[in-house]
Amino acid sequence: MALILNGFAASNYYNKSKIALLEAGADFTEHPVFFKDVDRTASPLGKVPYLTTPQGSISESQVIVEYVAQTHPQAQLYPADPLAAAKVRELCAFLDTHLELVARRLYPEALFGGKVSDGLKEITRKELVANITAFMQLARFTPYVAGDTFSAADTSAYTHLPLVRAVGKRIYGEELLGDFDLKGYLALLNARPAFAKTAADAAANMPAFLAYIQATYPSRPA
Ligand SMILES: N[C@@H](CCC(=O)N[C@@H](CS)C(=O)NCC(=O)O)C(=O)O
Repeated sequence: MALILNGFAASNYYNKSKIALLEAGADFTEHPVFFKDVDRTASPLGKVPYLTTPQGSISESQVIVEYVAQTHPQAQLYPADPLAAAKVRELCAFLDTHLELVARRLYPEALFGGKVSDGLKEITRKELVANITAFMQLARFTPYVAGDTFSAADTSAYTHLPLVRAVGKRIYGEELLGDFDLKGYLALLNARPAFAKTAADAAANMPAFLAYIQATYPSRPA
């Protein structure tokens, strides 16, 4: 049985795992599910993505990436050197935990037409500014986020940085990523078929996702 990636193509976390699977040349199919249809025995918090394997299911995008890396070593999603591999994981952790998860608090207003409080905006801006500064201290972008070689950290950076930037522009009217050339970085990765396919699938899925959000949470967008 092939692997099954569950979730939806407009999700940044889903896409992070999907890019890793595509980069690895993994044998997998996609099972489209929005939140209400998530199998909570596989993803107890009701989040996507989750991966169905012949031996059992796993949730959490980073865990899926690690599974793909371990089962497809030829994909070289992590460097062989232990410290270099740990530096890639450090970047993934910063991107997921200190950038995306913080920016996410503001998605209801930045992306879904809802409202968040001024207090939350103020606290979040301080955290984002500090966390982006810290991340930029670790990131290389020469030209990949971890250095001269493509790695798992690029799957996180590619999927999360545009959202962090969008939050900055839409909530604060600010370029929170400073003079970082996000456009150039995305173009570099879009030259890879795994990224180009994922981006095209995301764009195609976005109208259905927004319609789902409107229908499911009319008064409180997710
Ligand atoms: N830490 C999780 C985050 C996944 C996540 O937040 N996914 C969003 C979609 S982009 C979701 O399922 N949200 C629904 C919810 O939180 O209930 C991961 O890395 O997989």
